Amino acid sequence: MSQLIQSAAWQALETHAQTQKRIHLADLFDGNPGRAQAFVSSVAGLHVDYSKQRITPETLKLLRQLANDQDVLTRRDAMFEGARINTTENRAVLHVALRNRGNRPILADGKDVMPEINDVLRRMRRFTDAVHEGRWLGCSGERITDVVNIGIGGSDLGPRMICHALASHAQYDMRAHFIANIAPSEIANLLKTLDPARTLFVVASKTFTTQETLTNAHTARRWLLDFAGDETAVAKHFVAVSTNRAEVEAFGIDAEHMFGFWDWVGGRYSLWSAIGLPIALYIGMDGFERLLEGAHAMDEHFRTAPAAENLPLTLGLIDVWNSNFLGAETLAVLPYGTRLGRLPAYLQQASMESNGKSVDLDGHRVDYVTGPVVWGGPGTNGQHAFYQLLHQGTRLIPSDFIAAIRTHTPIGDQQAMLLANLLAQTRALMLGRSLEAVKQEMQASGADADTIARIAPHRVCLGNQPSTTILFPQMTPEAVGALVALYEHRIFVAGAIWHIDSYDQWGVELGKQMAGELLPAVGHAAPGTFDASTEALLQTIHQHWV
Ligand code: G6Q
Repeated sequence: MSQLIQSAAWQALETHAQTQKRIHLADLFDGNPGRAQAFVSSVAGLHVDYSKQRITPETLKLLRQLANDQDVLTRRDAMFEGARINTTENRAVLHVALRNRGNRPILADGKDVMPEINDVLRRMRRFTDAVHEGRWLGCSGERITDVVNIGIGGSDLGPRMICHALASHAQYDMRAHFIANIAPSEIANLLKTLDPARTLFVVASKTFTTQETLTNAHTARRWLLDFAGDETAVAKHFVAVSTNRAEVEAFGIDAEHMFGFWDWVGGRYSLWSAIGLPIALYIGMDGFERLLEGAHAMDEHFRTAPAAENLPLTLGLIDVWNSNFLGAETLAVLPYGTRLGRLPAYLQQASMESNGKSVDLDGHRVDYVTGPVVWGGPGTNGQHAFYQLLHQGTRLIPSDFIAAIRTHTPIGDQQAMLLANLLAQTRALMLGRSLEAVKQEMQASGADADTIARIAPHRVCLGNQPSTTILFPQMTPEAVGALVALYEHRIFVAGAIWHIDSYDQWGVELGKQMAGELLPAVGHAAPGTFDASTEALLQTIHQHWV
C-alpha cells in the first residue's frame, strides 16, 4: 500500500467520509446557519462559493492536514522558485513567471528569467502595434484584418478559448481564426472565407515538429503563394511562435519574425507566453497584459495566502475529497453564457493532461485514483440535455457553475434569466425533490392516486450533488486571467497530493509517435507490420482509398 494511503491524514479522511456520505447537503445547511458565509472566498475579483460541496469544517481541517503531510505548499514554493519539479522531463515549471507583473526576480538555473520574458512582451507589443496601426502590411500593401492561428493542443486551446471569452474586447476590426485539426476540411473551409492579401498566419508550435501544425502551415503557405506568386510574400504573412528556432528557419520563417518561449513553459500552460500572440492581435497588447495581471493576482494569492485562506489550495483539496473519498469520477464544468463556452475543452486538457497519471514521482504505480474526467458545456443549453443525468442518474458528479454577472451585450431580461437558471440548477442539484414533495405537487395538480403511485417515484430527484459557484462582475481580461490561474493552481494542488508529475505528457507523445508510423501504411499496404485489428482496419481503408 502506498505511503499516501497509509498516512494518518488519509486514513482519518477515509473514516470521516463514511459519516459524510450519509449526510445530505440540505442537512448540512440546516445544521449550520453560517455555512453560506463560511465556505465563500473572494480572490482577485472572483467570488467563489463552495458551500454546496459535501464538506464540513472538519473535512477541510483533515484535508489541510493531508496537504501539510504531503508538503503541498513546499512544492508550491519550489515551483515559484524555478526548481525542476517536472522531474520526468527535468524541467522547471514557470508559467507563473510569464505573468509576474511585479517583476520579482525568478530564477531558472540561477538566471533571472524576467528580462527575457519582458523582452518578448516588448517585441509582441511592437509587432501587434505595427499590425493594428497599419505599419505592418500584407505583400500587396493591404492592412491585415484576419489572423489565423495554426497550432494544436496547448498551442491552440488557450488562445482559442480566451479570444472567444474576450470577443467583447476585440479591437482594431481584427478577426481571429484557429486551425488545429489535420482533417483537410478544417483548413479548406476556413481559407475559402479569407483574402490572402489581408491574412496573417501565426504558426504556433513549441516543438515546431507537430505533424498537424506543420502540415497545415505548409498548406496555408501554398495557398498564399498561389495568390502572391513570390516567396518573399511569406515574410509578410507568416510569423512563428516556438522554442525551436532551427525548425522555424527550416520552414522558411525568418527568426526576426519568430516569438520565442522556453522549455519551462508547458504547452497547456503556454497561453501566457508568446503563444498568446493571437490574443494580443485580437484584443490588443494592453488587453493581453490585463489578462496577465489577473492571473498574477491569483498567483500572488496562491503564493502568499495562509493555508486556511488559500483558495486554490482549498478547491484542489475539495477535488481530492470528491475523487478519492466520495468516489466522484468526473468534474463537470458549466459556464453560463456562450463566451466561456470553450472553457470546458480548455480545462479538459489542463486537468486531464496534467493529472491523468498512474505512476507517482518515485516511479511506483499508484493505488488510488488520480485526475477526474473533466467535461461540460455551456448553460443553459446543457440543462436541456445532459443535466438529466446530474439530477437523476446514479453517479456522483461534482460541478462548477461559472458566470459573469453583468454582460457586455444587455438585451431585455436575458442576462437575469441566465443567472436565474444558474442559481436554479445549483439549488436543484443540492436540494433535489423528495417523494413527499412530488406527491403533494401531483395531488395539487389533480392527479389521481393510481397515477401518483405509479409516476411519483420517477419524478424524485435525490439532490445532494455537490457544486461550486464562481461569479465575477464582468467578462474582463483580468477576471478571465484570474479564473484560468485559479484552475491551474487547483490542478497543481491535486497533483501534489497525488504525488505525480502534473507537467509531463508521455501518453500524448506516444500518440504523436504512432501517427507518424502509420501514415505510410494508410496509402500503401504493408501487411504484418501492425496488430491484427489495425491491419484489418487498414484493409478497409485500402478498399476505399483512391
Ligand atoms: C500540452 C501538450 C500538447 C501540445 C501539442 C502541440 O501540454 O504537450 O497539447 O501542446 O501537442 O505541441 P507543439 O506546440 O509542440 O506543436
